[in-house]
Amino acid sequence: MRVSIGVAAAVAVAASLLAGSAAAEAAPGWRDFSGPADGYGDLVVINPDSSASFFWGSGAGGLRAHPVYWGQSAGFNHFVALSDLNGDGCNDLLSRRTNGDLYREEILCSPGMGGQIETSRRLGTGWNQFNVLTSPGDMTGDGRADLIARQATTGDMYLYANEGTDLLKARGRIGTNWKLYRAVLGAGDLNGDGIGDVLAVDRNDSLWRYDGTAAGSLKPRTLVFGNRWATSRNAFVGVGDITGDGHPDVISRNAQGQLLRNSGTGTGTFRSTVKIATAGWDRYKALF
Ligand SMILES: [Ca+2]
Ligand SMILES: [Ca+2]
Ligand SMILES: [Ca+2]
Ligand SMILES: [Ca+2]
Repeated sequence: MRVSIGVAAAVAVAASLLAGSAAAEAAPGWRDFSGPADGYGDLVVINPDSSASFFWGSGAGGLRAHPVYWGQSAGFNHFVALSDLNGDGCNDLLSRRTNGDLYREEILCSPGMGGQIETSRRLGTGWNQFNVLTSPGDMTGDGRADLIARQATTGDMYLYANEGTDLLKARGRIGTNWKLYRAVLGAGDLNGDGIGDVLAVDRNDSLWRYDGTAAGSLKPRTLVFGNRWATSRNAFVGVGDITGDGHPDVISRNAQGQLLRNSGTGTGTFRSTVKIATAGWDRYKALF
């Protein structure tokens, strides 16, 4: 599948030319959406009414208290944090609506305005066939964050390479029988080789890591946490670096509505679990 919108691509190219070299050279950090970019990963939540908000990473291991509301009532059911799609120096997102349409959400790139959507553009339909949509970061060696997806019926994993502007290019199957995982999350570059990596939670509540290669494939898995690490946890996000050490971290939520952090070490492992919020996070439909 190749998703392309000719006019939109032309507009995006024109916009990136107008934005000039200053914007092009300021590549924001992984999952950093705040305006201005502060280098810390940020969290997206789906509110009870299917609207969405951002929580900014604090850089001290948690999230800042007051979320930024998008002011949109569109029926979101999924988000994927991507790199800068239009070259304006601010990261962009994909969203999936409840009807299965996939949209590119262009974040307004203006100081103090981070988290506001400037342009929403439909990229394709039928994306509800996937029950995992996430980005590990760049898996093809071109610096752009790519999309991976699990087909619900087969459990097969697919890579969609981000070719810039509005192009998501199907690159083929990167895994089979991933039905054994109850969660799969893109996590950024966990082991410091510059290529995005993937985490997966199996049905025995163990956490596994798959290191990405620049050829768009995944190496054999490595156990990160056994001993039922994920018991009672129901949401997992590779949020980017929220501790300020440059290594991507992982946030999870448990059945008590608490928010938990496992800090990445930069060698593919994680430190033990730390509680970063004691209640209330069960009100959100989903975390990305
Ligand atoms: Ca940020
Ligand atoms: Ca952008
Ligand atoms: Ca890596
Ligand atoms: Ca970190």
